[in-house]
Amino acid sequence: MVDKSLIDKIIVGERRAIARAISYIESDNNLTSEYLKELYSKVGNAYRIGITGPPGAGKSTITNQLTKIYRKQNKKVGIIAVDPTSPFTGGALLGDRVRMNDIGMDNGVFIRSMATRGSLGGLSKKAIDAADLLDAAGFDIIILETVGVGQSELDIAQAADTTIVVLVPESGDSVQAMKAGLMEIADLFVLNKCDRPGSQQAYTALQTILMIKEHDENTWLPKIIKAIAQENKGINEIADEIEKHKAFLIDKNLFQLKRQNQTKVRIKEIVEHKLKDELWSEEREHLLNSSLKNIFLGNSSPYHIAEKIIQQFFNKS
Ligand SMILES: Nc1nc2c(ncn2[C@@H]2O[C@H](COP(=O)(O)OP(=O)(O)OP(=O)(O)O)[C@@H](O)[C@H]2O)c(=O)[nH]1
Ligand SMILES: [Mg+2]
Repeated sequence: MVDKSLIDKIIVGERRAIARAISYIESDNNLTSEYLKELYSKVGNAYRIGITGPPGAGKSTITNQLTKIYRKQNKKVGIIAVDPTSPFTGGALLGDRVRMNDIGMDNGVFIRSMATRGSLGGLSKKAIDAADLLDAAGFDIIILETVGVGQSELDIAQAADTTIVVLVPESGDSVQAMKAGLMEIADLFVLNKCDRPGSQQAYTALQTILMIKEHDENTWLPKIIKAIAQENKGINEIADEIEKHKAFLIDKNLFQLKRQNQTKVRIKEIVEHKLKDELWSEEREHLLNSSLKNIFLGNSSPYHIAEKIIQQFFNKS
């Protein structure tokens, strides 16, 4: 049963209510979709920033500093740190809490880490659900931080209006960036830890790669910003570039289009997720198990059995 009072509390931004609802999302609770249905009319006002990059690149430090800028502008900031490598909440992100301590006490900031390893629907579904929730709760800016491992960085781009890829000067990163298709998802590169040796070479290498990218006046060309997040250097430039990207999207009528496309992909994911759940009911698991022996008696095949299961699914529904 949907608790209407919880909905009301979320809409006015009550922290404990938000935290509880995010727990539902995280635990794949069946009520999640019911709550999100109720809240959806309030969703859509927040600006969503995705931050991804290799482990330890400085994503949380940048998030922390950016948040301070937004707080000065009186904007409320919701932060979701997604850890796709951990099945537990908290553990790997303990460090984040420490680094974000100074913003963690601020009532205009909500920080939550989510562990998504092994979860059905993966990172995108849960992170987007949580972002929607914070959006409905009145946060102006939502920052989604995730370690860039495999699919997760592509997922974050699917959830963000502006995607930031953080890299460090250590060799290979720029080449790696190309390989991982980061070029396609980044609206902005941040070369962090520019206090370290090799930063100028890394910058030049990245520039060279970016120059190959085809673009015209209707496509956004990502910039590379040099930063030393730890010393708060380059952060204003990052904030400015996010604003420029946002203005570009709006100016070129791409903002709604981008969100529409993201929503389309999301709906497909939800449909597939739900169908899969319904498909593997106890009854059809049973049908599968009981049909298996026929394969080994030599009078059936995986295709025969698959067709039988699909037929049974459609007949029943
Ligand atoms: N030298 C140097 N260290 C930095 C800089 N920015 C952040 N760090 C340090 O790098 C370490 C990792 O920073 P985080 O912000 O936690 O990096 P992260 O990308 O969020 O890390 P994960 O979430 O674990 O992937 C911390 O010890 C930071 O203090 C910088 O510009 N220069
Ligand atoms: Mg972090």
